[in-house]
Amino acid sequence: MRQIISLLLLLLLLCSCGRKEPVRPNILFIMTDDHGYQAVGAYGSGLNTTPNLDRIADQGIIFRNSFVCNSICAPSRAALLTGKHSHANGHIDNRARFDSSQVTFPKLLQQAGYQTALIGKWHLKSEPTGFDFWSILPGQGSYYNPDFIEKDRTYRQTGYATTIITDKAIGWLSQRDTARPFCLLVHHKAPHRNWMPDTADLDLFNGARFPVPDNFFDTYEGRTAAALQEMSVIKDMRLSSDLKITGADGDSLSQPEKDYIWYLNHRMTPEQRVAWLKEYDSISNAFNADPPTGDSLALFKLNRYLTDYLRTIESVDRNTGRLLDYLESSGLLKNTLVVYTSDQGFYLGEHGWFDKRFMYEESFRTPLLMRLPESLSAHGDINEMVQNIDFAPTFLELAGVKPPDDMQGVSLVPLLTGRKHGKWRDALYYHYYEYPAEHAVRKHYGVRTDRYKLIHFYDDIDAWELYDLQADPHEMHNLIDDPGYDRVEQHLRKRLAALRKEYNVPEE
Ligand code: SGN
Ligand code: CA
Repeated sequence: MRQIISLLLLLLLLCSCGRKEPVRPNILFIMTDDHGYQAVGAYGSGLNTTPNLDRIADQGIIFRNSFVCNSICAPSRAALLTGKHSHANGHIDNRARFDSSQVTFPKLLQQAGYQTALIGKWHLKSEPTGFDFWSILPGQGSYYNPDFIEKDRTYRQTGYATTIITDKAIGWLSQRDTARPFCLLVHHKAPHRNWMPDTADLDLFNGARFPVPDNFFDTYEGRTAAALQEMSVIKDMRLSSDLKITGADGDSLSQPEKDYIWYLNHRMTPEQRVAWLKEYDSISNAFNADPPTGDSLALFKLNRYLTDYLRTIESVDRNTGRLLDYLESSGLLKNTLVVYTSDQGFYLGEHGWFDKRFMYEESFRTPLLMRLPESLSAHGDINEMVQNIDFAPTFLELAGVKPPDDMQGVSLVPLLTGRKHGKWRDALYYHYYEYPAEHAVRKHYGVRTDRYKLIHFYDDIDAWELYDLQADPHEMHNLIDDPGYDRVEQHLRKRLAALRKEYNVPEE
């Protein structure tokens, strides 16, 4: 009898050894800061080329309708980690401190046996949790010779932020435990304001004249909050620190950390400073010899802004190529989900603006490209509306972990399989809270369907806006008082109320 039992036990053991464990994919999540889809080749950019980002889309998928839930840095990052809207994760604006005792997807992946790491911008004030390794920039970080904070040390590293962050990512990948899957978050500083390019890219776009958006000289008729903002290229963009024109309006010396000249003199190495001044002295000299005024000044500023913005993206593209090459040469590409996205979109002169915050398309949208592991077969365009709260449940499902019931995002896995899926969400909820603050964008919330958008600006104003995105994709005509759209408005108000109820949004 004992012999029979031993034999049965042995058989059981052999069977379980032979059973194939589902292979859990690695996750490489690359997120930039303020990269508008208008400056990604795969989205049809008329401004620049991004061959390495496009590689992700060409070999994988491109989300045509990807959005954030609150278009500002730290809240976006909190939504990414928790899978929840801002009111639910508590991180409503950049001033908040992230409650790191919350459940986040890196913590759950870590518990499920993943190796987790975070490298680059963090911006959540509290110490990262849920990562085996983290190396973060303090606050906004520095483009040149950035400081890094790690668990046991803080140090400064000579070089350019985008390249250093990529070096660190490749370094971490090379020393990881190859027996376990990984989840690596690579969070770049670029292309955030004040758009400081790598010295290697200073000769790019020289003399280029970029196309001017049709609504660059927008007068904001019928749009109260849009008229009240302080993010205008013409009015609010600084000639000195933003556009690197010295000897024109000069930065305030009362804020030495922010002072551009101070930065050049104290942060850069002599070699970096020489390369920098070679480029920007000649631009400054030409400007000061014959300063443009009026519309010419406005267009000069737009052109100067885009030149540096796009130069910083060149480095992001090149370094993303390095990461893809590393995955390929180390045989990791076939079982790794590669994600490229930004913490939100950005205005590249549309409505006359830079910055983000508004629920209008350019900043509500964010680029989203994915290269899929072999187990998922979707390819090409994905048109469903997705939002940054969807990352957490997606990554968890791919890792075989059930997302907690209170996560508000939905897993994108059904869209990634390439098979037919059930009904998808028909509307998105958005809410921006940071006011009064820099750029003076009023608090607002709203709903977007595939065709329409309803926004309520509140606090020190009370203004509703309604757009028909099919007829007016650039959101120039507020239809809230147009009787022809009464039924649409009623439907959207109901949909908005239902979403606010579904997500448990407290009354303002
Ligand atoms: C800085 C920038 C702002 C920007 C915020 C938030 N000003 O304060 O233009 O909106 O960051 O950006 S600067 O003079 O310091 O460049 S976020 O991406 O972190 O939300
Ligand atoms: Ca940002």
